[in-house]
Amino acid sequence: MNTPNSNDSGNLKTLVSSVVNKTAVFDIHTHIYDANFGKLLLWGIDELLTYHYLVAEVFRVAPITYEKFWTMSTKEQADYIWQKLFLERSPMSEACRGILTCIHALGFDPAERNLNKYRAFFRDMKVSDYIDLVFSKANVSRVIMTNDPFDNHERSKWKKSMKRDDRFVAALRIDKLLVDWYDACGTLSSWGYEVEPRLGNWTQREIRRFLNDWAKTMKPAYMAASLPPTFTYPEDSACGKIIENCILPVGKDLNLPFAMMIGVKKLVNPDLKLAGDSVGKADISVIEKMCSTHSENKFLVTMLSRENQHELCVTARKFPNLMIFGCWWFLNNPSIIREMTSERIELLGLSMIPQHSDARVLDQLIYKWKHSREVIAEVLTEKYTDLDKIGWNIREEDIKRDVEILFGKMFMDFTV
Ligand code: RAT
Ligand code: ZN
Repeated sequence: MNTPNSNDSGNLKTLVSSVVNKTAVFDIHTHIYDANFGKLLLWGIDELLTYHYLVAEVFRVAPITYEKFWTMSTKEQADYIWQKLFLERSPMSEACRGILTCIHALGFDPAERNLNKYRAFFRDMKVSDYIDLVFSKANVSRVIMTNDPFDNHERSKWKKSMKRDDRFVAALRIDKLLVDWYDACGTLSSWGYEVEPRLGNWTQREIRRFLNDWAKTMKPAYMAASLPPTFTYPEDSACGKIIENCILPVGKDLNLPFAMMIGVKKLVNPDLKLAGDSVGKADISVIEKMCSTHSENKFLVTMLSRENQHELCVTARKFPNLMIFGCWWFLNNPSIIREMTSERIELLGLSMIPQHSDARVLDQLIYKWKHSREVIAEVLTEKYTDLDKIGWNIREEDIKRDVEILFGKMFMDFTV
């Protein structure tokens, strides 16, 4: 057994990094799909380069109209982003750096700066082989997808009996029900559910039937929605009624956590399309109320505003039915991951889920996990060093056990 001692901080650092790198992760929120979903699974260099994080960045430096950019093909957009963000200036942002991490991990020399060479590699690749390669490079064992029954393409896939890849677990995404009930009502009715906009008892029963039907079809790990900073609960609104009388009862019956991703201001700049969303600070008392009035429900929560993070940790100390997860979206940067992971460990120990990738492109699993692992290992080393200084004997098996808790066991234990 390798037991580092207090005189050997270098050893401890190396050991922690090695355990963090070798422990496979269960990634609990992504937007990637099992290959059986066909075109929904995005992968390859052009998809990487046109990731919405980079689209937002290119408009800051490029003399191009939105209209012109959006009429370009994906390949043309990728060329443009490569030119502006990688060749005309150093690719320092986290999203740019991520592409270089992927290129490097796939065995290319980033110094060559040769986009066509990378493209040729992907042209010859079979998607099933590439999934295996990425999962192995990223050391990810399973991922949770984002599955929207209101998306016609996705819906048609679920309606057929398709083969499934067990590494891709479903999550039932219900944003449409909560943020656009009147439209969702028309759609549910066209699918044979007896619903009316007024949301009477019968309609609520039918929404529960809809949720149960999809839970049966998808076997999701949780139900999820991304919500605005103004989200409130309880509330006399369509959203409030659906949460209270449909989502929470079904969640309790089926033991399905309700995952809330709170703090998105949708389309503050609609011209940017998917890249046009922003952030706002939300009201933590909403989570307190939900957790305290529904102690038999489980809540997975991540918040987008940095300003919400400390109070979210404190709230998790008060409610065991609240599990906080991930450094979401604008928070998924090394400086903020470092701060949030330290804060969470100091307030909650290992009873939290430090990260999810939110990968939209398969290859992103590689960089998002590589970058996060580096920071998580640094924070853990610091915390073990503090324990070591007081004489707590840090054993390799303890480190392995702890990292397994953080990278999957916490989620599994919370959801059983
Ligand atoms: O992180 C993202 O890519 C966002 O665009 C959203 O997908 C967000 O994570 C969400 O799940 O709504
Ligand atoms: Zn997401």
